[in-house]
Amino acid sequence: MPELPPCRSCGASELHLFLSLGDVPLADNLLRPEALQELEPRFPLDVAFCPRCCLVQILEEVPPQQLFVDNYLYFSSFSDHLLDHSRRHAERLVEDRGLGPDSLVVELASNDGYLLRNFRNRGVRVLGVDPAPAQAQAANDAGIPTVAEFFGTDLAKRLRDEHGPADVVIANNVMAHVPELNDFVGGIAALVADDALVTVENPYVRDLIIHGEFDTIYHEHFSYYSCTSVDTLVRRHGLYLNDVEYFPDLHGGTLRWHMGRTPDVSDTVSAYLARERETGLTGFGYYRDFALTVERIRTDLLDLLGGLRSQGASIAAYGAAAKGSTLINYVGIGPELVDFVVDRNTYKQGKFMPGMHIPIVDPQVLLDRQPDYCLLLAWNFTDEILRQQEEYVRRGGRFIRPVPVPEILG
Ligand code: JHZ
Repeated sequence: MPELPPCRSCGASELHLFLSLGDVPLADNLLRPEALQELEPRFPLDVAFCPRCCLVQILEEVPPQQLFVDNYLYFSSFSDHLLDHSRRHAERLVEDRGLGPDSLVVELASNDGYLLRNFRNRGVRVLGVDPAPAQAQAANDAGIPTVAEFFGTDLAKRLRDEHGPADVVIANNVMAHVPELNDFVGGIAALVADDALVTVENPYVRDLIIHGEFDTIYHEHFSYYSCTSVDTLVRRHGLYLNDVEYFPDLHGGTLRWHMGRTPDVSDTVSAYLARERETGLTGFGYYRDFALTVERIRTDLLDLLGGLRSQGASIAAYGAAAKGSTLINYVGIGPELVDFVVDRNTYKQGKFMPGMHIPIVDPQVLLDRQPDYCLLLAWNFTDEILRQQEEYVRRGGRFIRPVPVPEILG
């Protein structure tokens, strides 16, 4: 067994490996038709736990340039649920903190401006940071000033010099995406005003484990967080985890951490930290058997899909999500089981799923071809997709949810 790397948060050399998903292609490397004959790069996907600071992390470090600049077609604005969630967050911050034209809100991984536009519409000064070129361009075109660079301590200092300290920093679904975690959090600390609020959202590792959400593991996600690991991480940089909110319906269970330069730790935070200790989440035992859960999902899903197929049923899938790529590549779901994947994201349509080469098409095709079953690769948006696809269901189509236990819905 080769030696494992040090923990990307605390640097301890004691990582415990608990899951290997094999050599898989990059989850967002959707293929153009002309690339189907080429050899796709594959990378090991191994997950480990740090007993010192409790951070769950993958071992492989694919260069961020390859992940988020060369191959990144994720546009936040294609989910109504996410847009609603973001708008509510922005409006609450404007009210609670009395934000106005003299305030500065900075969002890290601001994507196409899906969140910042809410602040801008209320007259608040905003600045986005996102290295993904097409998304940053879309934001700039929409009037959201966006710096198309990776965020870290150097950029933070430059932004502070140019724009002044930030009153609010928002970092949603990005702290998982950075290999140089300390440089990133150190950058946040360098950017903020003394009384600033920092809010960070990320899926909760507890939910990943207890709901079998193994497909949310892919190379873009270097880390998987608990309150314990976040608390340790941010304190190292002079920030305090002061409050926490839970959104069970967002990305399979998301936490929003509130941080600041001054300690003002709420009872909610203390309760989360205590519960993580009591339930064992801070120890390796919590993760040890997860590989068995994942293998069971694979077997059950293959049995389900194979059984339906052998009875002559046709099957499609919904959502060319990154998690969908992990799922089909690990489970082994190719075009012999699933005919096509539908996705609203027009940048993804016309391309093919990594590794398994299933074509991605417009959701209208679901009604045009009316497959008997539709596997929800974007199961995190089950309610939204079911509402939107009432006609498919009315005509007899049925959805299949892969996790936590593969099941036919309805
Ligand atoms: P979705 C994303 O992961 C990206 P992914 C990222 N890596 C991250 O960290 C996590 O979220 C948290 C489409 N869709 O969001 C849009 C429809 O077609 O689950 C997307 O392509 N119709 C930053 O890629 C896909 O499904 C719809 O009605 O795993 C969903 O991808 C809706 C709601 C979505 O994430």
